[in-house]
Amino acid sequence: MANTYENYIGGRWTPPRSGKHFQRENPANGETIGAFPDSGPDDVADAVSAAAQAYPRWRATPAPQRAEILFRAAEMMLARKEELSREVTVEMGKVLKEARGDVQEAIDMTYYAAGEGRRMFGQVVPSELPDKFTMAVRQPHGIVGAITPWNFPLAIPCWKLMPALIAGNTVVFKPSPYSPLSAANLLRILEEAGLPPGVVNLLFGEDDTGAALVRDPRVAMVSFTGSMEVGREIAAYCGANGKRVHLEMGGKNAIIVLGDADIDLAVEGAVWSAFGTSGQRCTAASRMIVQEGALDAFTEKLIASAETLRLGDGLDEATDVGPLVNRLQLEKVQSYIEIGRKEGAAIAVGGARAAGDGLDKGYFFQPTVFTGVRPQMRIAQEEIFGPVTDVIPVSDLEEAVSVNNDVPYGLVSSIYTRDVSVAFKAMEQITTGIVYINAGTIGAEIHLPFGGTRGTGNGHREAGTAALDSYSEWKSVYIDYSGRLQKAQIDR
Ligand code: UN1
Repeated sequence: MANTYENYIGGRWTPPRSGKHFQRENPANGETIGAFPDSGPDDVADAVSAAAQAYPRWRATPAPQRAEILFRAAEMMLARKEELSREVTVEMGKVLKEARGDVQEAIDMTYYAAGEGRRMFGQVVPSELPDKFTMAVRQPHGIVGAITPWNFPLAIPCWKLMPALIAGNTVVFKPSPYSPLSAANLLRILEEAGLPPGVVNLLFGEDDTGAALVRDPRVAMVSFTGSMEVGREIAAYCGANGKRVHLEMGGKNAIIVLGDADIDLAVEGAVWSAFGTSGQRCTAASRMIVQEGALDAFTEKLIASAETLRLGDGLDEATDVGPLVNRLQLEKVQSYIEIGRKEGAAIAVGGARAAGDGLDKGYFFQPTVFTGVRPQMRIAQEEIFGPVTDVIPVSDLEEAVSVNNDVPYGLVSSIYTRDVSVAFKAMEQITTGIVYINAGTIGAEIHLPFGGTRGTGNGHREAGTAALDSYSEWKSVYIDYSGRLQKAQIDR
């Protein structure tokens, strides 16, 4: 009998009002991992009420004290890293070494945000008037609705929750129904770390649960990571209703390989970036933009490396590539194989669901490389979110940069070249939010801003101190100790 999990509302594990739960299975083998609440609008209202009740006290708690709880939570995640990592693998399929990275990223973010409890620098500037003191301090928004995806079950929730909490917000957290275990694990840790009831509330559910959360008028800010389609709906609603909103909506990231590049290094970066997490990362490299001089060698080696990757259960340390998260994702990837074929691209390797060796029990898809891809094909413009990458030939840097930039997304780019001047030129001309030189497209560190331009986002950033800008607002304060009426702009 699988475990049944409940929502966490106002500091209590609470069944959904409907009493209904949905089952979730391990995508590698179909085994049931648990039953999770199918929450409705009533549960959302309860969770938001709990967050509203907890808010005044949490806001008034000094940030260094809020930080102590976060530090304890980080310590606990570190102590439990291995079991947390295994549950990440079991619920969404990524291989164990990547799951450990996911958990480490959550730990790093939690320590980092906790550290902000004693910094969270404001601004002190000279007033234009005598005997007057001027400064700007951060203040929280209120209740934050955090809606997270399944591809980073622990890291992305921590990217959102930790800066939101350190800034003094309370949170209603709605994880993807495909990564519920890690969400429950995180809440258990926060509870044990001493987070007061109601400061974070966890609701399991599907899209309609998320929609109810966005629509609750008491939710001041929504932070969403997921598809562009859903993100834009959320943005439209928040825009029309005067809510703060932070969006992160994927990528169509490219690796540019120039003629002078270290080809072996580039291939290694390409394989890791295209097929790591089975390509289910916002930061995955789904385009290889290759200059003609490097084209044959790079493509040949990329194909050869893709062929050697071992598919299997992520819990097996020998596995390179785990399953896709669910049937829907598998079907989406399959549909893009058809689209690419019809568009005239060639499948150099992969292109089908993997079978044999027990792989039929899971949603495994072969690492796939399309060659002969033109920049405007749908497979080169749309996010596939699977182990599929394109090779697009170009003749020079200028063309490479223009192909790189000409997509609806703007998250990550990478360029391989040995010429430092070319690297700087590319860095300047590339218009994504993240750029790598001589490294793949994945590997963002938590103390730098994370996010992208164009359809990837709405200008906000996660991680680093930039996250504080998303989860707080500035309050400018003027203290006049002159004892007389002083008028800015007019007195001088
Ligand atoms: C994501 O793909 O949604 O750089 C986040 C990386 C990770 C974060 C990815 N540190 O790939």
